[in-house]
Amino acid sequence: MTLLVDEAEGVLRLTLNRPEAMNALTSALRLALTQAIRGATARVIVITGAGRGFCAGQDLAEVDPAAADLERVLREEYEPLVQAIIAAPMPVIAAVNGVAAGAGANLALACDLVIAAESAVFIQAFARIGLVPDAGGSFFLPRLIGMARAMGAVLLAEPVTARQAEAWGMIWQAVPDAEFSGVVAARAAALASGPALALAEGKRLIRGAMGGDLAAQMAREASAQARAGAHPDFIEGVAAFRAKRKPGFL
Ligand code: T3D
Repeated sequence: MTLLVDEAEGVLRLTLNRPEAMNALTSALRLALTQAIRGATARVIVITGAGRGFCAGQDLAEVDPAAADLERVLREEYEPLVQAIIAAPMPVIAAVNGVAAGAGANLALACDLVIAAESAVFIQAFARIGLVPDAGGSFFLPRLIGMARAMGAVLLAEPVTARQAEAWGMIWQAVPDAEFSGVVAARAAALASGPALALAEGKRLIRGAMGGDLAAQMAREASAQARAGAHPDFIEGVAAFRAKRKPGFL
């Protein structure tokens, strides 16, 4: 099972379960996650990862960079996932247990509360393989941390530590690794016993106040990704990742 689903005491816990690939997202895993969020009736949802990573974004073993239709995948698979999180009436917590890269980082940023273990890092890894930010990252990042930091994160593709992310307002909280599970459980329990209607309305109001048009920005991401994905730099980026070497872009 690539998605572990567990519900207890009002908390639906969704665990990305491909630890051997840092929980990279396959098409099947995206669909399972989207369906689980859409069908949720719990008071709160927690999304986390198995093993030492949270999520390494798109599964690069699944992609054929010479033939991939990135625009379709973004429109038909990533956008529904992000929109399911936004539309869910209950709070969605990203419990970032380890590295969150590419669409994995932006999956976390789409959630309502992000709690990260201190050892976790967030990487807008896209440029490392010749791609542009997607999964809503180009919408959420500048709103969360401002233009200068969003630009640096995207162009430099360097890891942002959990502590730095907290200081920048990219996430709610970075907690020492030893306390991580306890803090996540306590936050989830507190939300699960909170006033469900008020929390749902509060979420809707804050989302509404962010301004901009997420769907339109995600459509721009999909077209930009189609252009980036059609360029030889993407083929080179994926080949370099697979061969564990530095890419040589054109
Ligand atoms: O449809 C589309 O393609 C468009 C959508 C794009 C959305 C995206 O998310 S694009 C960005 C994709 N993600 C990345 O580029 C990140 C790739 N991964 C990494 O940069 C690093 O693995 C990490 C920084 C996440 C972690 O580094 P590290 O050193 O802690 O671990 P590692 O050794 O690199 O990875 C451990 C294993 O996981 C390794 O496998 P192995 O060698 O032990 O058999 C590695 O290949 C595998 N893995 C990590 N990330 C992915 C992956 N396998 C498949 N896909 C991955 N994304």
